[in-house]
Amino acid sequence: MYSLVIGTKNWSSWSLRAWLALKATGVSFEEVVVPLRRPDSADIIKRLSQSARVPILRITEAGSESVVFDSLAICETIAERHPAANLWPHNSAAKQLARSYSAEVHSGFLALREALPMDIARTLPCPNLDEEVEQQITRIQSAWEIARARFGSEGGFLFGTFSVADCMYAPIVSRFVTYGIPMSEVAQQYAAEVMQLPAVQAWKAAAHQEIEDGLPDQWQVDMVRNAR
Ligand SMILES: N[C@@H](CCC(=O)N[C@@H](CS)C(=O)NCC(=O)O)C(=O)O
Repeated sequence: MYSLVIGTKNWSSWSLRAWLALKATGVSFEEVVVPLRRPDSADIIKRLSQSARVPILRITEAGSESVVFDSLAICETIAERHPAANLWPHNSAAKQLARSYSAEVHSGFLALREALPMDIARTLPCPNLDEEVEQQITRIQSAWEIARARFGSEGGFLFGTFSVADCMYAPIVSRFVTYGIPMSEVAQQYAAEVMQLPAVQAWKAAAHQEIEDGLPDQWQVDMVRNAR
């Protein structure tokens, strides 16, 4: 049995990645949402994982529990345990590139992540972006175009059918949509494919609900940050 601990859906880009991979398997799982940007968020998460970060996957089997943390490790674990979900492409060149793309998102694009935080339920004005962020936006779209041209013939995702690379890129797609980032035609088509995915729609609807229920205002968020 799986239990996935995630953060506030509107903001938690790393959680969305692991959640999409688990959803793609079709297995049922328990979902535990830890509200982020609150005074007790860090303490709650620390009690659940040595990484002190969400997402966290708890696997209970034959009476014992194991814990997997970090989005990419969770996606790898899910892909390995559910081969029928085809979360990595079968073609070895495609698989190598999908792995490289997933690792690149996981370890990179920090400037973009900081300048354009995920806020999936909203559309927001685009802040002024520096050259580093612009370069990362260009690199991301070029990566999408390369994958689509080389391996995308069997569907609308980066490697045709849905893969871990799409899980890793979904929050970047959502940022481009939220902040109205100009996209090439190929990037626009790919972004539409990701945003139309029923699982992404369901996540976005839940994020809307979080806003209706009252996410903390920015001043409250800043107070929490300053208090740390
Ligand atoms: N490298 C980690 C990053 C995870 C991460 O930074 N998660 C954020 C939420 S998106 C978190 O847990 N923050 C802790 C907090 O806000 O107290 C991963 O890929 O899972």
